[in-house]
Amino acid sequence: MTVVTGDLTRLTLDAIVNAANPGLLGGGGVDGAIHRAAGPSLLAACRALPEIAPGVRCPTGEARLTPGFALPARYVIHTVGPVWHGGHDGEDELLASCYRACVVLAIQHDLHSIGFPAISCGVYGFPAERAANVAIDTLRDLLASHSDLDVRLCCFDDRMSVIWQRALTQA
Ligand code: AR6
Repeated sequence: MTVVTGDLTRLTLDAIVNAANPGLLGGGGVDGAIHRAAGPSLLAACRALPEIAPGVRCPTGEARLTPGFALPARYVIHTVGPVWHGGHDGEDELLASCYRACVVLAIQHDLHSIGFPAISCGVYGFPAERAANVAIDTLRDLLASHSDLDVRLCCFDDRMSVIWQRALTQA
């Protein structure tokens, strides 16, 4: 597991993870960047995923897989992080569930490398240091039994990288 800095959409990996919303029809932040880089086929593939409730293709804490289309990554794993409501609304558990669901999908599809953005740390307002600790603890547990999985924690800027690198070395 390593921290890298830069644009997740540029990484050549088996899969990159999208920090999406439940509708899975695109948005801002990393979601917008992934849809732009993947091209319109990604939106069509997302639209084709079943709605489990009106407007909901992926509930918070779960994950869905699509091809990566024009991305260098072969697949996109879309997950929906929790909106931060102060930390007493199950946010840590839901965030951990996102990381677990993504890794489970990667293993089910025999993928060996996966790049994560800082899920929920943008528009959804999750404090970065707390999110980093949840993510790294959860991924460490999973990697204990799947040690061949190459995990990149992709931070968009240096400020975020410092926080995640510190969490990784202190954990
Ligand atoms: N590469 C890597 N990281 C990025 C990139 C990129 N190209 N672009 C942004 N980030 P956010 P969320 C970082 O807001 O908080 C969307 O509208 C960003 O700096 O993308 O889970 C969805 O549709 C931040 O650290 O995701 C949802 O509605 C991190 O990615 C909502 O935002 C996550 O920020 C999801 O909010």
